[in-house]
Amino acid sequence: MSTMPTPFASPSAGSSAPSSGTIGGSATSSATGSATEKFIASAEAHSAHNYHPLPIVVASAEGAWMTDVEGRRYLDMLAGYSALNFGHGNRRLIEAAKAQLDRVTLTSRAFHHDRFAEFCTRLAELCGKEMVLPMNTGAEAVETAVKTARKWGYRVKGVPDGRAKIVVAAENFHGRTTTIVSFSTDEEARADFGPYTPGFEIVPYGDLAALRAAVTDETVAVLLEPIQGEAGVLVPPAGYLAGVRALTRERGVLFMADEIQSGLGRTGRTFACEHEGVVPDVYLLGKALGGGVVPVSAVVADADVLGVFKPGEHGSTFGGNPLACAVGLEVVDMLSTGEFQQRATELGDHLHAELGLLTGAGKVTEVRGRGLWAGVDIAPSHGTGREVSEKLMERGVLVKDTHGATIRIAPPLVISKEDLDWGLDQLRAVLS
Ligand code: IF1
Repeated sequence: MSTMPTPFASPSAGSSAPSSGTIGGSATSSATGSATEKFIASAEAHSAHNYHPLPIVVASAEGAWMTDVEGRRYLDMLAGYSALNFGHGNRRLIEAAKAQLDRVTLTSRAFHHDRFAEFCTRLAELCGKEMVLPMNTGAEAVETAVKTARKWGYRVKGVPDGRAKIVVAAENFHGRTTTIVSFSTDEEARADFGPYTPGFEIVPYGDLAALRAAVTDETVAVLLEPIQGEAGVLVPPAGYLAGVRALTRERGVLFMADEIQSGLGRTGRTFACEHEGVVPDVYLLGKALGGGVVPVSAVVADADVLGVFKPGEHGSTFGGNPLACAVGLEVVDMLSTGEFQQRATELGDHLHAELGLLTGAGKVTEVRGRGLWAGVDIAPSHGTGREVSEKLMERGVLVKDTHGATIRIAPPLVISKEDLDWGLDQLRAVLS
């Protein structure tokens, strides 16, 4: 029999937490024949094992909550790595998608369609830029940015052909393509995927002197996450982003900010760069730009940068498709009021205040992050990140571990304070 824990006391009234039904699931579901077991066995038999998911099988989701095939409910504090900033089943996004589904979903870029111009105009406006090159996944946006910087380097800056260099930070995460992992410092992400793409210089994150030393006349861009997500939600030293901005302007180098995870409200601002009053030359966007409904990504910059592309020089079957533009437009609209950013600020202040109390108690060695985004380093005495994730799962809370001891907390920005507090109660209980 699967060990179905008894329902835990759900939070006070007014939250969306279930007032009845089971919360949480066993990390070591020993059931034979349970629906969960069957789904997992079949998935493992017929798909590549490039992930090690927690042993739950999600069947539905709404707001900040997901329900598995056993009917057990979980508070989602990962939010698709920030793709679900607006929550599961966000009515505005679902309605926007449904309306477009009955009109036209794909034209290819061989033809115009009636949502494209508005999406590009409104997204550019949100970024304070002039042009958008829409793609689908974050990695495609990063690859597009690499091509943009190289072409700009040759055609505008005058770097000799084939000599362009792009400076990146150690511990970066920008996606999984062979060029992107070529400049990764994570052996797990890059081993066995050579030969690697040349033209990248790696410097320590947060080290302005090292960055200054790495920039040469052949440098066309600096590519950085304003906060490093996969590395464990690493916030750079105060003044670092402003220093990067000044240095890149001084040396005629593009500052390309990968805001795919840090952007679109997660840190309490539309873009994480805003915390230092920094406007990069190029924004890389993805994840929440598609609202967790469809993959939508984009490179956003002024015409003097994105204008380097001529017809036929870059593209994508699905990039900028009508369905993506319809959902992306709704996302831009929702971000234009500032309510989600305000919410992430207020709830984020509360989250970090509560997590900070754990560091003094010897259960957590460090807490990092901004807004509704935290990296929590678990003290070795209290288990690994994976072990804590599994115990939280049993208590009905879903997070993701990274690099051994760290768990990442990034709930949908629509989470209620009561549910956030209930999730924190489960973390305190697991660490007690
Ligand atoms: C996986 C990590 C997070 C990203 C930044 C570009 C991309 C990502 C800052 C590429 C994607 C995802 C990828 C996903 C898990 C997740 C992740 F753990 F891998 F590193 F969030 F931290 N720039 N991050 O965070 O976007 O092509 O995936 O749409 O690969 O397991 P993508």
